[in-house]
Amino acid sequence: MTPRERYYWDLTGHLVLRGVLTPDEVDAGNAALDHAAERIENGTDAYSESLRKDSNPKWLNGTWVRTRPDTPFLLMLKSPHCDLWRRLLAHPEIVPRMNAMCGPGFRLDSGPVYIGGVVGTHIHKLHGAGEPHKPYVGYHATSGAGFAGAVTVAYLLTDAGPDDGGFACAPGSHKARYPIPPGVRTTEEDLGCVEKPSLKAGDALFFMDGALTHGARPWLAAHPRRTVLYKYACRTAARRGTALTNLEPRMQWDDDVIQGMPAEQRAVMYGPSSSPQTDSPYLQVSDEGVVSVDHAYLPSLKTHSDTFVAG
Ligand SMILES: O=C(O)CCC(=O)C(=O)O
Repeated sequence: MTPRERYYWDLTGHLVLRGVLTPDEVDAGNAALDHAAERIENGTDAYSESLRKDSNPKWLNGTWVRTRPDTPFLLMLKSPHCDLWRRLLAHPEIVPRMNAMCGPGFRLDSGPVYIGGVVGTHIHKLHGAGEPHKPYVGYHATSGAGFAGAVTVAYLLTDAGPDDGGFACAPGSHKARYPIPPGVRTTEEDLGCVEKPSLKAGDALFFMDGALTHGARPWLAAHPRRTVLYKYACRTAARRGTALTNLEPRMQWDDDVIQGMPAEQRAVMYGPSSSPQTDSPYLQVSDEGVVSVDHAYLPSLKTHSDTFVAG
């Protein structure tokens, strides 16, 4: 990461790297997405069935526009269609920057997620910047080094010009101290603080996923939107992805350790995860000093509502 990139990243919370993918790689990525879309839509064999199940695809106006982030279905495509997505996990242009942004030992938390768009794909409301406060995806800089708990790298497979729509953010909002005003969330009255970076097929966009206020503008271009997001976390952060399936106490401890534990003790034996969702292991203490599990506790920790709206 050059000092200029580091300055820009620390200042704004995002960074664009031009032309990371070669034209051949852009073609290969698009071919893989076509292959997956075809199989998901029409395939009747077990392979197509598993892609359909794992990607949980959303369609709009006959076009595939989104997949579930938890399952890395693009890595499960048959070769050669998985080759590019696997190579991008540890791309030589990405690794040194991720080491600087997230710290050595960064890990893929979830994805790669596919986000498409056609005319009619509505806004993905802006979110992030500590609302609600999530220390594991926060950003701080100390002793001359910056540290983001979560960094997403988005690869562009089609152009996304300034008026096309797609990814938008409030640069600098990873250091914001006040709540996001409603007009900024929807970008309808954005105070001039929401920016839509101009991106070309082959570019890679890094953003502080969680720390930075970000989302997407409606897609307006005649050509489809196509972007693939790798959701990385620092070594010690757990956002979602496999963390959710490895959460249970039985995945963390031997049977004889947890056997017979009451719910309050089990509650502290869960693994790390940002949004446990099931059997929420949150503790409370009553005025009488009784510790109990409160499933409704810390509702603010629930992930932001799925603000993606398909028209
Ligand atoms: O590029 C986009 O559509 C925004 C993605 C986003 O908001 C997210 O991944 O949290």
